[in-house]
Amino acid sequence: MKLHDTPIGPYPARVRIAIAEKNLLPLIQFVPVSLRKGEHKTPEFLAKNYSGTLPVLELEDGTFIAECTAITEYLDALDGLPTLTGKTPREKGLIHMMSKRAELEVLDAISVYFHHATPGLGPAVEIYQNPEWGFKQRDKALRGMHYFNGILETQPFVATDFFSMADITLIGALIFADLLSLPLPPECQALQAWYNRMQQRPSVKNRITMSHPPAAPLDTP
Ligand SMILES: N[C@@H](CCC(=O)N[C@@H](CS)C(=O)NCC(=O)O)C(=O)O
Repeated sequence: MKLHDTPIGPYPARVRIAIAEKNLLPLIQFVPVSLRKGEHKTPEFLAKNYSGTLPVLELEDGTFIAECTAITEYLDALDGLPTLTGKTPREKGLIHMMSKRAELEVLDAISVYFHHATPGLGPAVEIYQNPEWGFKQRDKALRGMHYFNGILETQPFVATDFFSMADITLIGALIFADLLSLPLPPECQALQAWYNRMQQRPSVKNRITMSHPPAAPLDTP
């Protein structure tokens, strides 16, 4: 399989973490795509993913799967042993809900802030910016962090009592916050403690250097 991505991006990080957690690295060939050069907006790339975003998984039969959640669900099902997306109906429901919530309330909000209220990927790629909308989304992300802080005050992981796709999504969000030097609110101590713990996982620690061959130069986000 090929993973079209960029090593440092927060959304690609989600799939890279899933690949490492599932020990699937030997099956993956990484294909670097430069966001700053706008390679994700070319007709050739849009034919792979209509949304013009990374990552995209290309299967051996030529099928393209985009969207981190969809890619993670595919990878998790490959060995018939779902560990990241839940086994029971209850686990599946909770993990999907909390992952979606981490996307809606934190990760995607930070992404809008990045594209609208900062220089983003540069003038060649950011053809429309609305800073007011961007700052509103930053504030939404900060509110979302408080929400997840409350969750993590009472349980060790985001959705259930084990590490799951919902944790990966929130990790992606905090990686994005780090890249933009957007600090976690100081009162979000449970969230910070959880993130410190997550950063110790080899899948999170090694996500940038896991490419074969090592991907360079690094391309933000
Ligand atoms: N909903 C998508 C979002 C993917 C996404 O926004 N990826 C970033 C890479 S970190 C991207 O391609 N940004 C480029 C852009 O939006 O122009 C997913 O879950 O895969």
